Order: sequence, then structure tokens, then C-alpha cells
Amino acid sequence: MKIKKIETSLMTALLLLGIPVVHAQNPIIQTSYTPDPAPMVYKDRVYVYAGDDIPGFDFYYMTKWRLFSSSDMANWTDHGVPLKLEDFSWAIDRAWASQCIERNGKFYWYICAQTDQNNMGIGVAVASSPEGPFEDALGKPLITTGSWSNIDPTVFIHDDDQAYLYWGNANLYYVKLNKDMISFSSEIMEVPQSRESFGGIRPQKDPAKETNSTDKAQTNIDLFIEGPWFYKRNGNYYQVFAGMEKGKECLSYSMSKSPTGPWKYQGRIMVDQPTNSFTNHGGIVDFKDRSYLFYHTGLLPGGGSYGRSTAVEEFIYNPDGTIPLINISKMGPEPVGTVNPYQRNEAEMMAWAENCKTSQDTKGNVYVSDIRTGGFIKVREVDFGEISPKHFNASVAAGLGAGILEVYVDSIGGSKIATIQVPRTGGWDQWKTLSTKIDIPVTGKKDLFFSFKGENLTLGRRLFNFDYWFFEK
Ligand code: FUB
Repeated sequence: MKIKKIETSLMTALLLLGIPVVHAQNPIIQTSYTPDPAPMVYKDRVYVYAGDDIPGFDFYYMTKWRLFSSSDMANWTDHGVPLKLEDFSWAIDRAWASQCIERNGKFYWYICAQTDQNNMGIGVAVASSPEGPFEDALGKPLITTGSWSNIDPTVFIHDDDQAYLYWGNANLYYVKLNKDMISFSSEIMEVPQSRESFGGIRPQKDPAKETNSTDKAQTNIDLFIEGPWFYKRNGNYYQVFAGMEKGKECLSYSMSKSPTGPWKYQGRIMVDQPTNSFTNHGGIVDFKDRSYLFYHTGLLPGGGSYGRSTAVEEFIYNPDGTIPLINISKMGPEPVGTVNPYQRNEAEMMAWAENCKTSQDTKGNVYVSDIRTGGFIKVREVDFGEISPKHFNASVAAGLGAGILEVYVDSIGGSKIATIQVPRTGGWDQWKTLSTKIDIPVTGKKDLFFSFKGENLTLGRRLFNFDYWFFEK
């Protein structure tokens, strides 16, 4: 952790000196901790429903769920907190892993949380848009069997319209959901586990057949731990799950030719990686004809096992449908789209950010807040076209003056194309759209940097809030 802090302050120093710095894209969100990513492709965007870690605790005490989306896999828009524990009258703690799915224009977000009966339950919230507003569909848990295994729901709608909800920790369960997606008529089924189906068996389940723990450590047997991710692709059904690797979680998977098994263990997907986190939690989707693995690490500065962040890697399936071994990377995937600078773009759409956060007002509007000197936002693949814009506009709010918003292309320390001095606007929620001329013409596709500075005596203090930006020709 110390090394990371040094890296961060070195980066800030380089930026203040105007020296270009190359920034990684993983973890994909830098303004909050975002464990247990659950990607959902809807229309032309990937949505990532995630948890919210609070580093500093020594357990997964989590109170809300966050949402981000992207149309290009490089710039991620923060949609704030569409769901929190208080939205479920029966939930008392542990806002753990979740997944959202669309059916007939409604969005069903399956979550798990600690119930007032002091075990874990699975609930479902419903909305008419992927961004919410969501509300508890039932006013009670959908699954509540008095078990601590009721965590990590994963949902999938089969070609024949039958929806399946799988979940579990140690034991893996499923039900067939009714068409309303908020009830089920089938009994809860437990999926049998064996070496053949999930890589290993737990000693307490079948002690006679299991090796002892020493043998297990030596042979490094895999196990279904938690975090199932169920989907179908090209006639194959997949259960990706958090498995076991030398005392910490890896990502593993099993395949089947039917949605209910039998499952055949296929091996590990992400193993022996310096993730700086005990847990891992995977989700796989195809988007724009490419395949992506979402997972989490504790690699954001200040992070760790209780400060986990979403990361993503592109991969290519083997010809037989099996999944290759995937390593974590700092760079993440290449952009698969561009940003149009001539429309309103949210400031909270970013490929990388430092020394700023995001906040949400009472109407749900998300904006960039807590901006400090040395901070910046990077936006990738902004396509200015063949004719340079003439003006840059930014919607900002400041309770105190003296903030400066500089706009660079290529890198900070590259070409500075615009500068806005941000005055007091009358309050931190009093938005003003400020406009300035472009100093240096800019054309083609560029990475754009918003750099935050302050006049004298502003070091360390809040500079301004930033809601959206656009260029004009
Ligand atoms: O985030 C809390 C729990 O940690 C999740 O429910 C598990 O999958 C593990 O990631």
C-alpha cells in the first residue's frame, strides 16, 4: 500500500509540473470502490451494477449499490446510487453482490442482504429504466431460507423464456422464476457438487471422499466458493464462479449443455494474480462482438480486500467455447467507440480520474465533486472531426472562487486548448455554464484531459463542482 501512495503522489507532482503521465484504465472506476461487478448489455451500452466498499472496515459492511455504464468500454458514466439497503425494509446490513436483467422493458435487480432474521436473503427491485428509480418489488425477500448461503444471485432468461435464478456460497442453488420475475413456483434445487462438476468437494459435505486440508493445500484443489455467474453462449451454458486458489479466491468455471446441468468443471480463468484482494467476483458479457470479463481487485490506491474495484479484460473464447486463462492488466480493453464532443457530455463520464469524486443531488443528478488542485479527468477517443471547434463550455458550480479548469488534448502537459477561470457561482449547487474560446485548433480523435488547478491559497481545498461539458463549432 505504501508503494501505491508514493506512486500517487509522484503522479500528482508530475502533473503539477506539467509532465505527461500515461494512465491505466483498470480499475475502471476511480471515484469510489466498486466490488462485485455485474455487467448487463442493454441496447448500445454496457451497464455495470456494483457494490460499494468502504475501506477501513475489516468486513464486508456495505450499504448500497452503484451503477456505471459505457458505450465504448473505455469511458464510464457514473449513474450514482440507484439502490441502497434502506430501499428494502427487511434488510439490515451487507449490501452484497447483485445482478440486473431486462425483461419486457422492465429491469429486475436481484440483490442479497442480511435480513432482520439475521441471515442472508435475496431480494429483487424493479424499474422501468436500467438507471432506475428502483423499488423493492416484494417488500420482503424473494429467497429466505434461513441460510447464510443466500448470497450472490445470478439471473438468466433462456431462449424458451424460462428464467433461472442461481445463487450460493459453498452450496449452489437455483429456482425457475415465473414470468413475472419476482416469484417462483418450482422448489429450490441444490446443484450437486463433485470434482467433475466444480473442481472439488468440501470436507464437511462428504468427509469420506475428501482429502484432508493439508492434502488440499498441496494439490490446490478448486472449489465452488461463491459468486456464480450463469449465462449461455453458442449452445453452451456457463457457470463462472469464485473458486479457491492457495487460500484465496480465483475465478473458475464449469460448462453444461443444459441450463440445469450436469456441470463439467473446466478449470480456472483468473488464477495466481496480484489482485490485492481475498475475494474475486466475475461477470462475462459479449458487447459489440467482443467478449469481456469483469472482475474486481483491491488495486485502487487505499484499496484491499475491503476496498475492491471493478476491472475488465477483453478475451477471445477458444474455438470449442472454453475460456482462456485471463491475466489482470493495468490498461484494460481498447475503446470500441468514440465520444461526440458537440453534444452534452457528463463530467462524470471518465476513463480515469484523480483528486475528485462524484456526488448525487436529491433529484438524482450526478456530478463531479471534491475537485482538488492536481486533480484531473481523462476522456478517451473524443472525435473532433475535420473542423476544429471554436468554443468550449462547462457547467460548473462553486461556493468559493479561484478554481481553474484547463482542457488539454493528448496528455496533461500536451496541448492546452482552453482555460476557464471558475468564479463563485453563488453556491456549490448553483450551476453556471461558462464558455471560452479554443486557444489551439483541435481536430481528429484525441484523448481529452480536464485538469483542475487553483489560484493562490487553494491547495487542498475544494475548488468547484463540474456537471457537464460540450464544444461548439
Ligand atoms: O462483496 C461481498 C461478498 O464478497 C460478495 O457477495 C461475494 O461474492 C464476495 O465478493
